[in-house]
Amino acid sequence: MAEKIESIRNELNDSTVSNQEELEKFRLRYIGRKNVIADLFGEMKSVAPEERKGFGQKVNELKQLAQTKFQEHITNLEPTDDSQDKSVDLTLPSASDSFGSIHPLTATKQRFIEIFERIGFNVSSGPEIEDDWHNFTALNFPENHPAREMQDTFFIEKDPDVALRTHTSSVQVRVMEQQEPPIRTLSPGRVFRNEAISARAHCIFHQMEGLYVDKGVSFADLKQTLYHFAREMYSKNTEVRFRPSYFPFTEPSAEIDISCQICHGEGCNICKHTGWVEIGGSGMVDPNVLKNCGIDPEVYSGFAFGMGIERITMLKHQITDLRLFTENDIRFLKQFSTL
Ligand code: 2NL
Repeated sequence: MAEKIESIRNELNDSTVSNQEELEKFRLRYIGRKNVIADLFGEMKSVAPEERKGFGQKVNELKQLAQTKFQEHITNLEPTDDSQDKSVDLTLPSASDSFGSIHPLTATKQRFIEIFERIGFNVSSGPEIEDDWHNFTALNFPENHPAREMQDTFFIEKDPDVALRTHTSSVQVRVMEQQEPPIRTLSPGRVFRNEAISARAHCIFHQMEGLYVDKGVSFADLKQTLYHFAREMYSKNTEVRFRPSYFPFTEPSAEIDISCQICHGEGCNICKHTGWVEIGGSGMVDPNVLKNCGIDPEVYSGFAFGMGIERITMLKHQITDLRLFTENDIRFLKQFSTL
């Protein structure tokens, strides 16, 4: 009997448990309802009466040892808790994630829309693949105009009536065909010209056109609207000047210049020492264009303008190479992050 106690004590002392299954086996053998230690109590009656007390004590010690070992095994099996691990400082801020940013051309477009929405303009869009009518004919382009040539415009070889739009005026033609004046609309979008890529030109660029048609719209409205725009988009003291020009779709026509944002009129490299930089073209909508779009030029008049979103952005941020907009170099893009 003494050997049996000794043997169970050794078993307990040598026991190891490496998973839940082994823990359960341990429990069943030494602690459960019909365990090997309880069996020893059952054998009490076969022990000589004078040894019973000592025997009982030994078995009780064994029972105690089984409990202690069981708790030890449970503790050893528990997963390690990170909060107890002093090598991890939970009060440190997390590794920061990097955020993307609005593309500078998108930011300019959004600011443009913001400025014009406040004076009653909406935003219109139309197809990038156009027909001859909406891109040229309705806009009063003569039959032999150079823009209608293959080297300037992307045409589909098999069908000269299909071209990539060269300006978003085509969108405004669609608006005038579908809506009654008053019309106050902005048409932002991609336009396409058959040009070699350089620091100053790209075959794809972005345009913002504006159109206002109503009774009694005058050149004074054109001037004041663009003056307001220039002071909102650039600085509060920006000056604006209009130079006579020519476009097939406007009469009269004018180039829009703003005072140089770098030298403020003193003369520098950006403005080629003139103090002025060109931001786009404008004019009163030609009566032929209104007629082509179903609007009576005897009743209504309008002004329109067109600007390159790339150019407006370059002047705003002193960007000197157009290619930066399409290279997706984050060293460039993240400089416009507002986060
Ligand atoms: C430029 C010049 C211009 C317009 C665009 C326009 C549109 C209609 C009728 C008349 Cl539907 N005109 N747009 C007018 C004058 C100039 O753009 O330099 N763009 C980058």
